[in-house]
Amino acid sequence: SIHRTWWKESTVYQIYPSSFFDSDADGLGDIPGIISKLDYIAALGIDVVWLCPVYKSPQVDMGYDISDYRDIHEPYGTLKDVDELIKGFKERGMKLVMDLVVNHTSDQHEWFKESKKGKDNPYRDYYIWRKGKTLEDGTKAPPNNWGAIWGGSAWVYDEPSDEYYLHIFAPEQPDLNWEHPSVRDAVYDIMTFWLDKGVDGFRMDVINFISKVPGLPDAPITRKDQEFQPGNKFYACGPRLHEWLKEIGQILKKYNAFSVGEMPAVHDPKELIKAVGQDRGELNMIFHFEIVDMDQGPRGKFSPKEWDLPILKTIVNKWQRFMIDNKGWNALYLENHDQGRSVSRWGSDAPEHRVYCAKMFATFLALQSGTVFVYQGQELGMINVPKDRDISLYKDLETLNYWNEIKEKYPNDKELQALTLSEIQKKSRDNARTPMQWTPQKYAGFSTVEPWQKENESYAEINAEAQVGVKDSVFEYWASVLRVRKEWRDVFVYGDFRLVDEGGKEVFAYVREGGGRRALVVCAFVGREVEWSVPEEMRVDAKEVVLSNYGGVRVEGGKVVLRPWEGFGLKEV
Ligand code: TEU
Repeated sequence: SIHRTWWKESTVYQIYPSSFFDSDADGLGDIPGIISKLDYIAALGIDVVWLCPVYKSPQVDMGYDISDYRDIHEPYGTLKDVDELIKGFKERGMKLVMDLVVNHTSDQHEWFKESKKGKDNPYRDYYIWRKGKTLEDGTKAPPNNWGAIWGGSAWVYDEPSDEYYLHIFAPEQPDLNWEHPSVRDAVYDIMTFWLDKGVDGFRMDVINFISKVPGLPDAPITRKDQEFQPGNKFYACGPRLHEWLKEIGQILKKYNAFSVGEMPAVHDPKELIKAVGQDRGELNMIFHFEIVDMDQGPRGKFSPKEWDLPILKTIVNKWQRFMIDNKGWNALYLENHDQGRSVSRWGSDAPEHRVYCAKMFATFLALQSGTVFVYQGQELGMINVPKDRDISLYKDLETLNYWNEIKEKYPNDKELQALTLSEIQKKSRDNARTPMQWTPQKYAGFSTVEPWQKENESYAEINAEAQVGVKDSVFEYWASVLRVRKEWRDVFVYGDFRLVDEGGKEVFAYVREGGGRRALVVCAFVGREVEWSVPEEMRVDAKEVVLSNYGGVRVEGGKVVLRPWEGFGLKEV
């Protein structure tokens, strides 16, 4: 029997607060800015909003370094503003989900300041401190060979105590020691604090990193070009992860709260389903990274890797089938605040293609089985920054660390440098962090002063004002896809999924089937016309076009002629 529930039927909209809307002319988005745009979000047909971190933070990593979990970063607003925001959502029948970043804190958090004071401090064990190694020649080395995700060792030496602390991300983001019961209690208290305030759930940042293999063993050498090695084998999906997710699950259950866990570095569905299986009592769903890692080469995010459509088909089919067959649930996404824009990265942002392409991706993504996530601007078909944007305009620390490392290590390799810059333009997190494009006015209508991050030059054409309520716009198309998904929930939310034409390099097609009805979704991943044979089983008489980015489908007999980046859905009536 099918397990029906509200969070499966929901569509989630992700807001990046610094870049959404600036209400007080300081160049930075803020919570009152979000409040002023609630009707816009409602018009898209959104049920749940995931708000990226707005907590007090030194902003070394755009708020993913929290110094106080119960207060708000001043330029974003106040706790009162959050109350207003919650009220605004409730009035419109929407829910608010906060970002919970509890694998690590900021080094400016009180806990860490105390912890750093010395071995006898009651907060010492809130973090992961270890003695260093002494090498044969007498030199000191960190406790193990793990590299931090953004370069360098994962350990920082603390002279006074002669110990090192662990940080999987930036040095200013020390990892919490979840083995310590007080840490878990403190985290659970924070969750309860926000849930009591009326927040409806959490997106949990790198939640599969919280349990580390005891002993923190050296990682195998997989990156010969680096001094430090990826330690994910020992910190991703560690031994006590599910014990702790069950504790988290208890709290979530009490409030009937929404939960999505971010789970990078592991692509094994058998491992990840443990967190989301229907009877596990852990999370509702997780973000896997297999699609966004698909074009990532051996030297990390900004090294290239060729991909083709059969690769994407294999990944999508694997997760669709696995979750359906094993009573899990998928979180569907192509974009978020850490990724390039899908149209530019995997499609085409050429002027003649980008609108079709954005709509095709909406069709492709949102009619699969799972809860749909739309990242701000995706509903407008926003694109990456221009190819000639100077590297000095990039702000993201992941991007800049990588670029600086390349320049330092390979100062004379101009070819590698050029390649890196072009990969940065494709995948840098900054692509997602340029201001929301509201109007064709200066600064994209995001602010009346110069934004903290330069706006994307495309705003004159791509903006909300030009699209909301406008027939055939990307925005209205997205709204119709989300509507159809709900109207036909037996098929599109709860139905089965079957990939069609596994090997084809140009067309991605699948069948959804539920409640005695079927639908066929066909998407061309190519910028020219292609002919495609409709599978025998779908050649029924009465078909209805439910969605089509060209406003009509050219099917004749068993054949369809697809135009560049065409996407459509047909259902049996
Ligand atoms: O990202 C987790 C993560 O693994 C990142 O390395 C991500 O894969 C990378 O940024 C992709 O470019 C989460 C947050 O989403 C990210 O914004 C934070 O910076 C990070 O955790 C640390 O909290």
